[in-house]
Amino acid sequence: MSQPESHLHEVPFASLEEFEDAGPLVGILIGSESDREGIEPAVEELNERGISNELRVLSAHRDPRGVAEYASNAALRGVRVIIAGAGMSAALPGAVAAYTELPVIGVPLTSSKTAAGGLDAILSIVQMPPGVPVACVSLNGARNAAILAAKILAQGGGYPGGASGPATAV
Ligand code: RP5
Repeated sequence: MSQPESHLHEVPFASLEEFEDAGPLVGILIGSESDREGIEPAVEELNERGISNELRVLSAHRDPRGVAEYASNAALRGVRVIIAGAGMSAALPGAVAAYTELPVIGVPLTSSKTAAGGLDAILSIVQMPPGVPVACVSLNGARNAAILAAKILAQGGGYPGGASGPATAV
């Protein structure tokens, strides 16, 4: 008798067993290559603090499935905070937050196509519906996003090499 065909391949996102390499503590996403310069201060700040991080270019509008996959798997990989920077109709931080329980920090970025000097991105990130929060730093506030991520990591566990070090039980 033939076995029923497996439908495991239809699972949309990866399973825990597929993650052989631990992810970094902070995942950084930007919506476009054109956002790279704007998010660079976050990478620099995290590197200076010795906080592991990765930078991925994933657009909420151009690659929504990629965003969903990254956000869905991030916690399983060990990521503990996600920073998401985008400009214009900056849906990326909110889209990420829709797929993860991890804290998401949005960074509104100016772009050459921005409206109202970046207010478009600010409102897109700030005006999340109830139940799906996204923290929002200032316009082009990538460094602040990294500092906030470090503060979050310092709660209840610290981070390797960080000032507070690993948490100890009391
Ligand atoms: C947003 O659209 C991106 O985050 C970027 O800030 C803006 C423009 O993207 P490109 O047209 O430069 O790729 O989604």
